[in-house]
Amino acid sequence: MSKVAFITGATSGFGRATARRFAEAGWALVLSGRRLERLEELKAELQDKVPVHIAALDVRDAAAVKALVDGLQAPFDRIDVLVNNAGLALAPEAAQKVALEDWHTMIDTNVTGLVNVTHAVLPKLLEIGKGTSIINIGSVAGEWPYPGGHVYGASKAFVKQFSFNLRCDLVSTGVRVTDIAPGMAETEFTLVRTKGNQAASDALYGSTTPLTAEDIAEQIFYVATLPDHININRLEIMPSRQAWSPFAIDRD
Ligand code: NDP
Ligand code: 8X3
Repeated sequence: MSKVAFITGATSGFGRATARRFAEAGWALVLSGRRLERLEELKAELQDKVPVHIAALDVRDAAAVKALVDGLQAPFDRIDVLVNNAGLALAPEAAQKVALEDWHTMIDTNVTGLVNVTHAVLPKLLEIGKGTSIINIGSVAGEWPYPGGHVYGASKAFVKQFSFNLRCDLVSTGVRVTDIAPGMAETEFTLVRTKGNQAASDALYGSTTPLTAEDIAEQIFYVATLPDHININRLEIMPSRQAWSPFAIDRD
């Protein structure tokens, strides 16, 4: 029987690359995201290799999340790995310039959406127990502050602490939990953050060597396929050409 990976945000970036990586290894896939057309394309690409179930889903809608998970039929009704990947940053400007709506969207997606999916999928993981995993996609922004990080970084700090606290409660269940915290990776992330500014995205990722979606997918697959007795608590990954800056100092 194929193992099953449930991946949110599979229409782009890390989620789509992760779907491809698990398909390569023969895993059945439950793939979701809001853009159905993208999901249909991915299903068409992968369905000759593995069983694929797609569902247009907004993770902010708790009832829709629960209905999707509860309605899964064989072979998708067992879930071995949950990849809580759907997420976004908005408003790279300073906090004092940001619309409240953008803060709410980040919290609703990265925090509320992630707990909606976790709560709905957890019973399925517990049915299998040993060797199953929740892999939450955090960020270096959840650990390290930077200008314009405001609610995005705070939402990823939530992801980190939620992951650690889940570990405490799940320690005797066999369900593993990992916070994977990438640094700069070239996906649609910056296009979304800047509301469609392709030049800003190109400038950020240009003249350096960012991580790729495939780099992160490989780490997700690695974590998910470690022997049952190993739990990676947090995996923080940066491009070799990215590091921290000095403290900012306001001077007269
Ligand atoms: P992309 O923008 O390429 O992908 C984001 C994915 O999230 C899309 O599939 C999108 O699908 C989905 N998504 C967004 N909002 C929702 C929603 N409300 N409901 C369901 N799905 C949603 O970016 P990345 O692949 O880079 O981002 C994936 C994760 O990685 C995010 O959590 C991000 O914060 C995190 N991350 C990214 C880094 C980077 O540098 N790229 C670094 C560290 C972390 P759709 O629009 O179709 O709904
Ligand atoms: C995305 C990486 O550095 O833009 O989480 O916060 S960063």
